[in-house]
Amino acid sequence: MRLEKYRIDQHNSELDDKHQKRISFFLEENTSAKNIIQKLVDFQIAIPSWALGTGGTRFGRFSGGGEPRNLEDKLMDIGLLHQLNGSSGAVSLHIPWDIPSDAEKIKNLAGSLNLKFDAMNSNTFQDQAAQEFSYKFGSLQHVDENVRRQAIEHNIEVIKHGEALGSKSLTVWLADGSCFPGQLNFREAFQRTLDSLREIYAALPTDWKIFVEYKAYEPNFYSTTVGDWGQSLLYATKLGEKAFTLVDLGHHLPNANIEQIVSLLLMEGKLGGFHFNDSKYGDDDLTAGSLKPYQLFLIFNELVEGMDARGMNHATDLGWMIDASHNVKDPLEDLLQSVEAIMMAYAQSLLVDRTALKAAQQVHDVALCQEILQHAHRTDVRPLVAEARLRAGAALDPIALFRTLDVRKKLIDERGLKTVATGL
Ligand SMILES: [Mn+2]
Repeated sequence: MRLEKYRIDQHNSELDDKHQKRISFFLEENTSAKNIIQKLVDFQIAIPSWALGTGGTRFGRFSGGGEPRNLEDKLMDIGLLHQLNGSSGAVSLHIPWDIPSDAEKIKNLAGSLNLKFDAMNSNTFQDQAAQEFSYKFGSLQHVDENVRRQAIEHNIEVIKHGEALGSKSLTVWLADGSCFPGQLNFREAFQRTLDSLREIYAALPTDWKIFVEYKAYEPNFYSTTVGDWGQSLLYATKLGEKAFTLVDLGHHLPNANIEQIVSLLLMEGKLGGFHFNDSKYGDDDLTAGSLKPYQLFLIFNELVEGMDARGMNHATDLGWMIDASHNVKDPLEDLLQSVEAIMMAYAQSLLVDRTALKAAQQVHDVALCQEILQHAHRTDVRPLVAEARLRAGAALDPIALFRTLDVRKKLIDERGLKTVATGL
């Protein structure tokens, strides 16, 4: 479904008085804020096609109804999010879950919804019905050349689907690894994986990037063949200039200093993109910013500092994507919350007084360094993010409008209560 423009306008005019008071106060208090609004308008976060339905755990799945039945429905849902918040103008597709039956038609539909195609994702962590060889013991690392060949060809096929849609990057996340000591020769597994990745890399179009995503554990529990940022960086460095590391916030061991990892990857020109989510214990795939908003801010603080140091465009030079799962919330409301949290962390990091921070660092004024960062983080930037939405033609309060218009009920009426979206 699409929202009629007048619904958004009506919602905004109802909230306008209150918003104008808040934003004028904000602009008075923060002289640098004017420049930030345009950066927020430009900043887009890709929605993963696999997160539009209810997520499951290994114990079960409780569908909420009205889930997208096909790729067209998924794009419509993302189009709806983008109408509501003006910041979800991209989609990250997963193959084979989202193979377009007619690429031109899908591309046109996305265009009509103002959506771009961000990174394509391959899948060699599951066996598909028609597949000849099993990935039970890995894909690109597998000891059997036939399995590796099949996985390489799958990735090349994903690139071709992406080319037809106008995507410019491929994310490779491997479940490869081992569950028990002795199961795998680490060095040989790494080498085989590298050789396989080299073949995929050779098939990349000239203007494409490949992102190598790492993950500390799960589904393998003893070793992972791309287990951390060091291993990912090794692959990316050996592959060449089109290869980068992708950071998924949930893929670290507990208490890892992700902001430092991000800073160094940026310094080396090897940070490619992001998968946002939040977690309490492991790869929980919870709503971004729902548990550790300060960490999210500290990560953005390094991103902004590092990107500015390299003269990078915040909006376009890295892949910004959500990778989350929603077991108990409406997926669309959850995604609106994630995008809001990401925009807030970004806005706060743009407020950091970098000149003052640099000066405080030079004289070891540790307390002042903390004050400067926390001042930015403790600033209520919600009026600023809302103003960016307003200027983008979106809603001042996306979730309130989603609820007022009974969007989920309408989706259930249109699609049925028992639909199940492909995904995790
Ligand atoms: Mn991920």
